[in-house]
Amino acid sequence: MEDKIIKSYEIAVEQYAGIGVNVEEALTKLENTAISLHCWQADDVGGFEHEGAELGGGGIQVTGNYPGKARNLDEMRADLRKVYSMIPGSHRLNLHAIYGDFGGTFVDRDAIGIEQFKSWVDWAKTMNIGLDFNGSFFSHPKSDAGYTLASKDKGIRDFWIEHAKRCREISAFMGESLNNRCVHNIWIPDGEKDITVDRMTHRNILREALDEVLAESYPASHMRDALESKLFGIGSESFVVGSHEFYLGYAVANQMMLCIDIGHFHPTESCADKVSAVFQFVDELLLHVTRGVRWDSDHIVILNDSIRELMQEIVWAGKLDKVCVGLDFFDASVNRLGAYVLGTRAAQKALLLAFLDPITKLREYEDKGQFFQRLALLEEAKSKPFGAVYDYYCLKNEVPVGEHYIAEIEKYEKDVLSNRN
Ligand code: RNT
Ligand code: ZN
Repeated sequence: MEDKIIKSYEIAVEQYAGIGVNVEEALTKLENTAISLHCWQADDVGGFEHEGAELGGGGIQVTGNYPGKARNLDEMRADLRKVYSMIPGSHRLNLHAIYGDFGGTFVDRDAIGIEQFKSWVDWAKTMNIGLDFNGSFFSHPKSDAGYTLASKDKGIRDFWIEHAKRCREISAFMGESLNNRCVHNIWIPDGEKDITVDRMTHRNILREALDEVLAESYPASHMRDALESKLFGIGSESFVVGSHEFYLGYAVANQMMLCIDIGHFHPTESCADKVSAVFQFVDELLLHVTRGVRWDSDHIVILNDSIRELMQEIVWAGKLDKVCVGLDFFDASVNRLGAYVLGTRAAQKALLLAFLDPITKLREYEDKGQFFQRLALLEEAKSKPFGAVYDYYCLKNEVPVGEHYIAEIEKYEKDVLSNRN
């Protein structure tokens, strides 16, 4: 089998060379692009605050009850270890505040601290991965009324402000201890099901709350804050306080990172097109790569046009080193580890395709006004043997090649997951 993979790769290298593309360079770029895997696919966004915790509220939803979900830290870490072993390259882990090491005692969101995340840092060290972090503003009685940082109720608001401050401290601790900057992302579910007549007040409140949350500054090498906007959620169909305009404005005014979640825009809106626009005014982007099906459904990422075009735009804009690639999908209807491997590999393939584009030739055509030639070459690039290149990359990294990871997932399901009832 190895021989065939290498032979196919060599043919691919020649074919790409024919359109002016250096495959080795593309693979080096792929190797240098870490993807932040979201821990919450392993347990359906439940978290470990108490036994059997489940996602509740926040306008997001997980559907399905496929057996084998991770029920505690140890199971989650075992699952993630397995997942990383099936994805070529070295990557990161993105945690949520609800995934602390709470040791059987309830610690409320306004009381968490670095104590609950030390064991994650130790684990990350053994895995040699960087960590990213998120505050959890959902699945909590104090978010049930639909507002957190943008609440008119000072008690509620202060509770979440404290949570966010602590999350920043935890993020800085992670970044410092791992010597690897942690990206701290803020997404809040705040909004309304029906028409509100006081948008202005809520947005004023959110701006002021963020000012308070972000007052403390941390070394840039330890952490950086990102803001994630959204179009609507379940129960916030009519109004979302943290809209795209709101956070874009806030991020520009405060020199912050902007998070673009592919599922958080109108279905026909192109996230790819946003890249070169927002980079005029913000210096770094965080991505939540996901797949919306009819709505922000957080389906498993596949190699579709929206993801391909997004990666192309990032690479073509020369901004890859200013983009942190994170994933954000949660599907409980299939093997959850399979979902991770499939989704992460799809995101990598989109990156690889972007690296393999004959951009020099394409730009030459464009500059000369040769638009038929440009379209034809774009079209031809789609059917060049990039699969052979990705297979070779997997082989080189000693991870299952092609569909062979399916059997590994099946084996893990039989050996490990099926014992979780
Ligand atoms: C929700 C946002 C947010 C969450 C995670 C769990 O619509 O996409 O990023 O999915 O933080
Ligand atoms: Zn997201």
